[in-house]
Amino acid sequence: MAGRQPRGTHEIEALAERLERAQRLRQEMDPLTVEHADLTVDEAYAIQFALIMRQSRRGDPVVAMKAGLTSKAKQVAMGVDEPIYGQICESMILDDGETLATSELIHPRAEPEIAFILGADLRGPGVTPERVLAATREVAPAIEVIDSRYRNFRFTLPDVVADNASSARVILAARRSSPVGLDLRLMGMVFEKNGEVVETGAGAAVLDHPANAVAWLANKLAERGGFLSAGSFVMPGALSNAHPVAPGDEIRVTFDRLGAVALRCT
Ligand code: OOG
Ligand code: MG
Repeated sequence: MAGRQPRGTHEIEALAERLERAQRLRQEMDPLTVEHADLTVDEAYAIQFALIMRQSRRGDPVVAMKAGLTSKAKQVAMGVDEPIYGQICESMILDDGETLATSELIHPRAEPEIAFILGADLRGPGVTPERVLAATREVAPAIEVIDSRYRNFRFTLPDVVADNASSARVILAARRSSPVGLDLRLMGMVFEKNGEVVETGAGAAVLDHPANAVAWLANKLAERGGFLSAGSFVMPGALSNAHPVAPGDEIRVTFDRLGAVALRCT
């Protein structure tokens, strides 16, 4: 970038700490770009990695990776027109049947995803959707609960990257299915909130096929020397827009053939 040196470790750490603090205090903050209009996407990923490093040093390791903004619906809703990725730590995982304590979050929203559980490593560059499917042991209905640390859930691309792609909670259905013989592109989805259908969709909403999002993620991670590891799972991105959740709400996401996953909120 012309005109200035990339931000140094000290500043990257300070910005990560701000995000961490907003999360801990459940207090929304101004997007980083309000003060740092020239923040680059590269610097934003450095902030994300610093944030996650702080968490893992405290005993909360990364257990999964996610892609986000991989559907047109999400890109239009959030005003960001390219995919991003984020990291899922152990503390973010809810078991099937566990309730979501909304008081732990700022302004949570739930969104429907198809989780990929990997049986083999995926190491970019050059990962294709075919290789993704060959490496996928199982798929499962999933709900991601996102919770931007930014005021009114509004941000630019570098802001949301630094904020770990708004990651907050993830729930996978206990029931898993082999992807063999399934056409995930045509996989129908019904998203209900309190018994009312609020979104419908198909797997093709996610980059034309959710395996494309997993391939994109594997190839993108390779830029920083990362990869997707066997035994972990991947969230490829929401098929539809996310919906706010509050105490008393019940979210249910049902996929053709895969079954359903539900989340009760307190
Ligand atoms: C960013 C996270 C997007 C998805 O599945 O598209 C995401 C956001 O919407 O705040 O997780
Ligand atoms: Mg998501």
